[in-house]
Amino acid sequence: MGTTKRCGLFGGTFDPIHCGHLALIAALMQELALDEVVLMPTAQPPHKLKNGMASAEHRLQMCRLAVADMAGVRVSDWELRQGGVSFTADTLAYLTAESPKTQWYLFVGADMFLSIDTWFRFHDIAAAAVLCAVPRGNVSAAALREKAAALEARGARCVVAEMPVVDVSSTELRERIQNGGGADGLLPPAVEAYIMENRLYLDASGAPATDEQITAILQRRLKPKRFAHSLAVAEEAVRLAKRYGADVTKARTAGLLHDIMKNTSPDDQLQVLDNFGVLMSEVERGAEKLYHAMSGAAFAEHVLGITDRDIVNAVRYHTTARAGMSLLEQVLYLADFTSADRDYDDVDVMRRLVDVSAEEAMVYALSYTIKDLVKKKKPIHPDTVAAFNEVTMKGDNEDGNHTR
Ligand code: DGI
Ligand code: FE
Ligand code: FE
Repeated sequence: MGTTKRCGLFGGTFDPIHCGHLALIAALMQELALDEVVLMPTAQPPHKLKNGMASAEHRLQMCRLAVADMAGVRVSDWELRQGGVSFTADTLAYLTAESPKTQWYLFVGADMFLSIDTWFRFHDIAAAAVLCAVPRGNVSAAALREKAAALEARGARCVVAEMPVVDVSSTELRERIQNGGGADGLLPPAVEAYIMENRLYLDASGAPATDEQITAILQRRLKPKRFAHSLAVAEEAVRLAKRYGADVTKARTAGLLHDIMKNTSPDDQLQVLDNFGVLMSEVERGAEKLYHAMSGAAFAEHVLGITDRDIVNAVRYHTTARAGMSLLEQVLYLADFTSADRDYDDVDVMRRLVDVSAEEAMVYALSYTIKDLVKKKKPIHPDTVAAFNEVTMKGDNEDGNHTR
């Protein structure tokens, strides 16, 4: 008789699989001297399906990517192929039939372990596998050992793993991604890239983010000063919208959103632009300061589900401006100059001008920006030039003196 193979079975939704799962696998493989671990993504019971969950195919693919270079770990799609939710007893029966000379170790999360004797056909499960309790922060090792003793008294074989608790939550990771945050090293890089490429967990098909949700996201993404600036611009945009007769609600949202990507690294912004298929001109690629308007607009549209074109465009053109700006676009552009937190040299002139008219303020703001860029020997975006030409030519015509 050859020696018996020792195999772990790790089932879960893995939505998504993360570094906590991988650390658990590595620790248990060593602690229990396992030859192999089978990762078994489980089908989702229909009543548990929530918005924004990844499909079985995506979850399976992420598992495969995550363990691609972990020796001795394989992913099985058996449960996903069964149609409907599988019982652990059936899965173990299948695995036992597939490789008879194997001692199976069933990984069971701490909370589940406490009620495992209520699982369907518990006696079959206990006969087929050693039950391996995986500790978690909220359940004490003592409680697990007490439960293990009770189960053993009924003929089950149990191990309470000694591995350190790795508390990473898939739910929290999904929320972070939904909010446009990074995974902070909690996802294997290949899995993170897969999530981005496939736009998982973004759920932009749902209702657009509310101002309250946007504010919460801003607070997480922005440094305190930039967050305060965003609130101040929203307030100023509301004031100007009332004055000029633009949509006040849209002005507030646009003001909140406009700098949402301002504290995101240029590389991450390029990643966002790439993910959402935004093409960039040479001037745009060369000026990192311009990224945040483009990536912010893409983020607002695709991640936050902002469907209003005028709001998205206001964010998109808030830095460069452009010819043919809508009233809302002008409101945001100007509010960014005159918000309460601004204190550049001619801020008083600008504040006076926005109260005179949007046109006069646009002429001044664009001149100021262009002069500033020339002084700093920085390239001027063609949209800025076009905006400047438009507002100054209008002035020429109205003036009468310069018309030929
Ligand atoms: O994001 P904020 O600081 O609130 O303001 P903003 O979005 O207007 O960004 C201002 C920066 O962008 C400032 O450093 C100048 C730069 N900028 C504005 N227009 C252009 C520009 N940079 C280049 N290269 N070309 C432009 O046309
Ligand atoms: Fe900005
Ligand atoms: Fe700004």
